[in-house]
Amino acid sequence: MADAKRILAVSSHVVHGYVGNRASTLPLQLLNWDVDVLNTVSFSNHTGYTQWRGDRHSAQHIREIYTGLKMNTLTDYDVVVTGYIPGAEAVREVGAVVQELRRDNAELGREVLWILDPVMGDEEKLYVAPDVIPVYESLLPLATVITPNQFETELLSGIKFQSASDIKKALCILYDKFGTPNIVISSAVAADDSKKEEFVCAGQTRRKNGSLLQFYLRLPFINAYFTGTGDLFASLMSDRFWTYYTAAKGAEGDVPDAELPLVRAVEDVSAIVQAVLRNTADEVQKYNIREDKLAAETGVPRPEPGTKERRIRDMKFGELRLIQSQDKIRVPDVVVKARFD
Ligand code: PLP
Ligand code: PXL
Repeated sequence: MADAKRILAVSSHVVHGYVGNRASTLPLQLLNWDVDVLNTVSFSNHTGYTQWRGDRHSAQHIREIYTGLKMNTLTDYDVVVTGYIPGAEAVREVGAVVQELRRDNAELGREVLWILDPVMGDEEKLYVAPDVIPVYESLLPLATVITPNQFETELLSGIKFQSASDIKKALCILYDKFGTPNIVISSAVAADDSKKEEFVCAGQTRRKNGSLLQFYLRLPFINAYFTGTGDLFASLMSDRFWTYYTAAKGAEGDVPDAELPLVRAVEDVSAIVQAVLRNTADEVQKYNIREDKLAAETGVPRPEPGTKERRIRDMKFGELRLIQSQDKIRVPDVVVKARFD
């Protein structure tokens, strides 16, 4: 087997469940990456449970860990992927670390790709400190690929998604403001979209000649809310984008639009994420049937939706089924292809 590729994953650690680095590590390992895991927080569980214990790591802690890696010349990465970093100081430090390790590698003729997931919130809610926003704005121009979700795109572009054309407009604005060559909006629903059974994953990439290409995929909507989906998406993008980018780098001449690294990567990644979510949703459905049956048998009703007790159980049984989706992670079944109209 070929030597493993090396990636530095900077995101959260949770003891229970699969978000942040806990959602990234196994998929990347299954895809033959040596994953170096730099944790930005160490929590008992993700914050969607509404109660958790643990610590955020300081900017100084992040710098210390990086210094240790550097002392031992362990920073020869192919890719860095950054995600959940809840404080402005820490985001700034991660930015400085990535720039430093890129400089060090460039001196040795090595390019380090940066997949930056500007994790700030979801579903209309900011879950990091507001002063994180301007720090991300200063870092987005440096990234190879950024993967904001709808909420983050609206926040960064100032555009609220009313119609499908707003998604395209937002991609243009993000490029005008930040100049990032590859942008992926991991999921978006336009307010006027009557077909609620579908959502859009949209991207924009810069061709070799400098012109921009926009594309999108229409994917079946899985009616459930899962945490960690964005983290899984960004880590899989790291694998797929690096793979297609590296293959295309040596190629001469123009690459056909449908074969551009970002387009191919988004097709593969969407297929994998969809498979994981389908497996998870199936298990959640079984859990609901089980709980309803138990309630009927015992006469003890289930806690009402919206109560803390119910939420905690729903979160527990809604954790991503990564281990159960290994085959689909290794070999995606791509059925939805990108469209360019
Ligand atoms: N990508 C795919 C293919 C999805 O199916 C979903 C959610 O349904 C997402 C991404 C969600 O991404 P995010 O959590 O960044 O909004
Ligand atoms: O998926 C984002 C995320 C990552 N890490 C932690 C979280 C969340 C979202 O709630 O709580 C610890």
